[in-house]
Amino acid sequence: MNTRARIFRSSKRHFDCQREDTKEVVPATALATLLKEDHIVVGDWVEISPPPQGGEEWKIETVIDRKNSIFRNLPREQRKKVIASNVDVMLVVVSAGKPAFKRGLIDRYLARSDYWNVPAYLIFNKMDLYDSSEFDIHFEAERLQWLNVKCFEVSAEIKDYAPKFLKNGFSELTNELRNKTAITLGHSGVGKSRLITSLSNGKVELLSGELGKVGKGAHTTTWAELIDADNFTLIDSPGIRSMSLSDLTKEDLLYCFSDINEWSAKCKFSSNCSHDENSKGCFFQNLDSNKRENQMILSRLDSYKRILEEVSDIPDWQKKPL
Ligand SMILES: Nc1nc2c(ncn2[C@@H]2O[C@H](COP(=O)(O)OP(=O)(O)OP(=O)(O)O)[C@@H](O)[C@H]2O)c(=O)[nH]1
Ligand SMILES: [Mg+2]
Ligand SMILES: [Zn+2]
Repeated sequence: MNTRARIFRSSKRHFDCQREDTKEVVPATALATLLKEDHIVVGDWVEISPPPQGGEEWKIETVIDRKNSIFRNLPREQRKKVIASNVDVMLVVVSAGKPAFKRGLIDRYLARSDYWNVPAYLIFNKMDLYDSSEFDIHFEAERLQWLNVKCFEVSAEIKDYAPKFLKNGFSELTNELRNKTAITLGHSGVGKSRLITSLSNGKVELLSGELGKVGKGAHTTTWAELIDADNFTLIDSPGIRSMSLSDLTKEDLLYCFSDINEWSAKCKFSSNCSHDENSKGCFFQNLDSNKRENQMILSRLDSYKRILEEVSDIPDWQKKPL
């Protein structure tokens, strides 16, 4: 009799899965045909058959079709690596301390959020270290809310930290996550793993089995891992320095920057305006940058242009979806 289970951890050949019926985490191997790269990832739902007499390892028989795939684009290798699947929400974590806040990286994750069709929440973490001379949280949060992104102000280190600047803090985040599978994404060191420990009430330690022990640095997460926090499911992922979007076509990029797409229509030569200083009749060039809303629009244009440059490095015809 096969049982449904979800992949919690995966290495090349060995997997930890949680049975749907008993919630027990069991070790498993997989049929050889399923061991190819990206065939089984954290978050996948699978069907497993029980271990043979005297054995311990279950066997993964089938992988159930994914609702979505969270992947990393590896431009040098010209491929995409799937890191997790079946995700309901992306938690984009940024730090108010070190590493320094980067708006450009947020816009990259928001582009991915649209591309994957997975909503993003923005988590301002390490708010116990916030210094208003580094960045203006009011402006950033307003800008994000204007892009329809929910923002949360937390400290993963100080559990009872109460939000000072934003409406939503840790308890609102916990409520919002109910019955969802969420993946943490963001620069290395922003506190993704620490946040997961807080959100799971320390449960993360209970689950760190053999596979969890292998690591490079002291805390650095080296691969995705799924954590069952009773009310919701969390996936921790390794931090990255920069996030490549070079797999997107120009059309994909405009889809992911639908705001830019709409404003562009206001340029005199809308379809081929490059929105730079020399473009007469350009909507963006005529904006009064002293106005707060215009600053938001121009900051989006800035992100868009940077990514467009990256996207233009590879001709669109060479790009294919996952
Ligand atoms: N002061 C303060 N320190 C924090 C907070 N959250 C995390 N840290 C510290 O920041 C460091 C990095 O935290 P991690 O959770 O390992 O960061 P990460 O994002 O998982 O990093 P990678 O796994 O490398 O991607 C640790 O020393 C944490 O204790 C916070 O809210 N406030
Ligand atoms: Mg980590
Ligand atoms: Zn223009």
